[in-house]
Amino acid sequence: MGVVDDVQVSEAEIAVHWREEEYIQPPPALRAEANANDLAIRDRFSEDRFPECFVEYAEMLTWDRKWDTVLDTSQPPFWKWWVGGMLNACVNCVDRHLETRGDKNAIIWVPELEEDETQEITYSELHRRVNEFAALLRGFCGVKPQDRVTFQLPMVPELPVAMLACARLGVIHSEVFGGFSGTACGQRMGDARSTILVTIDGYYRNGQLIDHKVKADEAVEAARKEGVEVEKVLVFRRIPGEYHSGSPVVEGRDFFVDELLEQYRGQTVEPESMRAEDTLFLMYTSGTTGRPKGAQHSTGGYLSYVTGTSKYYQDIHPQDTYWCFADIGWITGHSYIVYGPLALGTTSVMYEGVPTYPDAGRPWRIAEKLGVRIFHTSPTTIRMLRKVGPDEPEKYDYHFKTMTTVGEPIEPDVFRWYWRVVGKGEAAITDTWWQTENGGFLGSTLPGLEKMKPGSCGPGALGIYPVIYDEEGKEVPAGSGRAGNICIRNPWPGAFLTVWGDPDRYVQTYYAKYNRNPKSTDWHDWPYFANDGAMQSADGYFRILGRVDDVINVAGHRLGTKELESASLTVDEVAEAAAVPVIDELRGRAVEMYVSLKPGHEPSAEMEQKVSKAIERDIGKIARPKNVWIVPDMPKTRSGKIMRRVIASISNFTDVGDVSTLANPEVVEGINEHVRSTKVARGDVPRKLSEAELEEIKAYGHVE
Ligand code: 6R9
Repeated sequence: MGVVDDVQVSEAEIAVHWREEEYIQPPPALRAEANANDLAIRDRFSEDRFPECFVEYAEMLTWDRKWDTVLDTSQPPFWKWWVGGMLNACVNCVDRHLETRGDKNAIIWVPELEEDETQEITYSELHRRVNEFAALLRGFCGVKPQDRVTFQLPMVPELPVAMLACARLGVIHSEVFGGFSGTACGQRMGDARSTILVTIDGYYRNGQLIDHKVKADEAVEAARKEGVEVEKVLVFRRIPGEYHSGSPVVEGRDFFVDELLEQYRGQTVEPESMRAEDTLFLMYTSGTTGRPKGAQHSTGGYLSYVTGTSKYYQDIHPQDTYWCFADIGWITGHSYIVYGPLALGTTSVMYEGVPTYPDAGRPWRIAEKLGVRIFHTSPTTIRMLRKVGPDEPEKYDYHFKTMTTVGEPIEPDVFRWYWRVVGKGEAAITDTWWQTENGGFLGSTLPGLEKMKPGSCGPGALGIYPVIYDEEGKEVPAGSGRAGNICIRNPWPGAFLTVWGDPDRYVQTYYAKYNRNPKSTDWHDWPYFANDGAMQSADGYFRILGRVDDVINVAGHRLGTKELESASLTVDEVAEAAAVPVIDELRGRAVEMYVSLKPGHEPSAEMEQKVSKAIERDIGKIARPKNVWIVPDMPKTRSGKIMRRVIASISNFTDVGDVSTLANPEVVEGINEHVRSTKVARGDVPRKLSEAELEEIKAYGHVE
């Protein structure tokens, strides 16, 4: 990045003028009961104690065999943690709690329909279900350790059961977010060479039982195009015994799990003892080029990291009721609904539906009824709940001790509402910054000990040493008022092993930029480049500004620009397509598409619909563009590259900047006129942008 043909735009040169927010102190009562209750913990994790400081996390787990080496750096940047160690993730999340907490709830599942019964799944019950499903996977599907099994499951208890069953067998699971399209799921199956798909007939959303099995049929088709023949589709039924999908049951391929399970009732499966560096799961995420990347997570490193961070940053105690209101199809759900909380033996709440069904009081009724003490969600959900029910929380008698926000930058104002109204001023908030690739938190405050600053995530998490570099690799000092690229200086146990099937891409995307010597086996020479812009204030707190690559973060979901554009290009009439982010009050960012048509085709509302539908089909509803603009020609550089920052500025009503260096500057005015007048007519004018938002738009697409 840096060079936009003739224009220099460097993240590191951006000065961000933002008001220092006032601190909020953690509640004193929390300090007394918190797992991290003494600031000396920071010394235990000081840089001179690295990597041994993380032994504390590994010791929270039960090992079949202890490790010989804490951190193996012999093949940089492919770091290996706890080498020589053997363990099973399912044993750590289920079996080891049976004796002391077998009758305690592991999962409480809340269905969307309020009149439907909540399911309480004790650790013993979870053990039974996991074993039966593991027996089915092994017996009926013949899976072996490190095979891949793909799920496209919504928020139903069958999802954690299936994950833990795979973990028990040493099978790699790959869950694709239920809201993504079947095509997106099939492409990921192709990439992972996965021949078994686990799905469900339907689930509730906004009070409707929606058809989900149809996506499995699309997935099978898409996988076939990638050269993978799906052998078995295992279909759970949302209401056992009833089938609620219009999709036909394909003989010999589709099977109802509730029927198959009859043969496996009461069976148990010996857990496979896995090497620490074996793969536990894949989680696909969008990045700088077209294809999504399969972030490959380890068994020992990952599990130790999510357990340690759940303990200190979520402040989970076994007796707590903990609710992470996120989707398990997202890394947050893997780490902080399933693996971390269950490894600690707590009760983890899962909710099937949308936050505001049937009304904006729903989350708070759930919190009151279940006695939730820890609440975890995203800025998008918080904004939505504030918008539709700003006074709802006070009507309910619940008391949180800690709350988390994750996934996008949170506006200070929204943060304060979360703290004052949702948290009733009694809870500490952790604003946790991290990514799919990281396994667990990278930046946050310790809830009982460190003050909060709205809009900033805080310092590096325990044992994590972030740094901000400019384009040349020079450190941007704290308090300089300048932004740059946030990197992590050191490896950490939760970091992914590699990009599935593409080790070069792993090195290129995350390490090449700031590597000092490709031959070095010293980790100091390999800072991890997060692809986020950030700045550090004088107090050491980091403020994350957003992505520096071509990724649009919609409601916490990373959507790749190239994926959106490829989907648009599947429409025959479309010649060129460009995706840009627009600031959106609820979802943080929304997508707008610009397309030009092949000769002989005229713009029409129908054509806009076609593009929108193609995106929905290939990626999912979450990616549906707010607007599709059909333009006569795209603004381009002399080398023919689309200038995304120009159209991004137009969509956001900001200054388009210098366009004199474009090959076709004359098109800009026409597009500007059309887009802005249409938006004004639709009442779709964005609010005045903050300094940081302006910079983001100005820097958008700077890789071109
Ligand atoms: C866990 C998760 C990662 C991207 C990341 C950043 C943004 C996440 C944030 C945040 C500001 C926070 N992000 N947490 N930005 N403050 N607390 O979200 O993973 O889906 O991979 O997204 O989300 O831009 O790079 P993932």
